[in-house]
Amino acid sequence: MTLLRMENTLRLLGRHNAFNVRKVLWLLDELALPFAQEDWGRGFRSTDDPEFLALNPLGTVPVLVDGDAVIRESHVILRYLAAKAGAEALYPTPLAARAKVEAWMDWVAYEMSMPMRGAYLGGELGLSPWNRASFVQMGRAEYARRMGQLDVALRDAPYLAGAAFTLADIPAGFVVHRWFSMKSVEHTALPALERYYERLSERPAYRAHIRNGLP
Ligand SMILES: N[C@@H](CCC(=O)N[C@@H](CS)C(=O)NCC(=O)O)C(=O)O
Repeated sequence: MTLLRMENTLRLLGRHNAFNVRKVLWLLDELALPFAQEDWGRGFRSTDDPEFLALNPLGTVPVLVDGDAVIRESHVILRYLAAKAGAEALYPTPLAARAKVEAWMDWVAYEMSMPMRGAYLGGELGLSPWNRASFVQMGRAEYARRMGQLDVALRDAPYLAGAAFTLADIPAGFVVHRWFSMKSVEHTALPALERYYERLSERPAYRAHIRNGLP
């Protein structure tokens, strides 16, 4: 019986402090799904280990193992988990509503990638090769511009897809947290975004995995 339960338990491979893993931990917590988390990646077990590469040849975290299914890419994992849990409110089935949610998830994946590298990895942490002055400057300007876009989107609705919290708010909720956590950027007033940050902070799972003392 115990063995059977172990086999059915979701496995989340990825260090608990990684940007892309924390989003998945947040959702797992929201859904109250049982899972076993393993710290793979920088500072923990190496993702170059053949055991890990057999699951994800790209060597990136997170990876979700659900029985025979092995899933990589954090946003794909978020959608998989929400669908698996039947969380209709978080990830609606009607195509137009679903597209609204997915648009914000893709927006973070594509549009926030360079600003995060320039402003955070380069500017805040000083990590090479992202710490070249021109790249940092561009990253900070772009990050600020994107946060302005979010502020506009949130003026008429409490959450990105409308009246209720959805998957759209998970990747975005993280980049908002990082924006307000960074000390090396200039924070101009973004009232709707600040209210959104406080609204998300009312969620215990957000405080546990995102606004938890880590940037
Ligand atoms: N697009 C991928 C990116 C995955 C990725 O770059 N993950 C980082 C952590 S946030 C990683 O694997 N870093 C190497 C390490 O931690 O060893 C996703 O969303 O899952």
